[in-house]
Amino acid sequence: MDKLIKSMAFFIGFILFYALMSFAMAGEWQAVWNANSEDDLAGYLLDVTADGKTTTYSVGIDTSFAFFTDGDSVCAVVYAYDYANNKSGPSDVACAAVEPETNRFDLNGDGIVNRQDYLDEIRPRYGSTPENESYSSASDLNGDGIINRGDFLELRKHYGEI
Ligand SMILES: [Ca+2]
Ligand SMILES: [Ca+2]
Repeated sequence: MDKLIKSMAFFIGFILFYALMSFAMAGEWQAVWNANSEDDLAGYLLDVTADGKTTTYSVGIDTSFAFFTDGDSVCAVVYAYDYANNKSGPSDVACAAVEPETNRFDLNGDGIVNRQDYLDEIRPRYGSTPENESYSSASDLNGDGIINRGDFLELRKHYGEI
């Protein structure tokens, strides 16, 4: 019994430090963690929480694991286990968020910069300044404090961008 407790404590110490990183593209994430150096290490379990759903992955003895999720944030906890199936305590929880790439010229957020952005977000605000309710700093593309033709011209340079 003493031996088992000591073994588990050891596991915890070795897996406390790890980091979660993201690859920016396409919802692919990679969790990485420090290796456990015990002789009887049999593998790691990774609990991944994304979109409010937790999935447990058995990742073998690798110290990284890549997975896909559509969620915009993800958290992970890693455990180690030995050949006697003793599971360690959890590591710290590591979380990361996807910073979506947004084009600031896509004013209406439909994924493309085109005339519709002008019609939806600039024309209705034409002539407005920060004192007006219709003013929006996002639509003041050239930042001169008034929404007018200058912002339209700025927008037009970016037509076709996504
Ligand atoms: Ca748009
Ligand atoms: Ca302006």
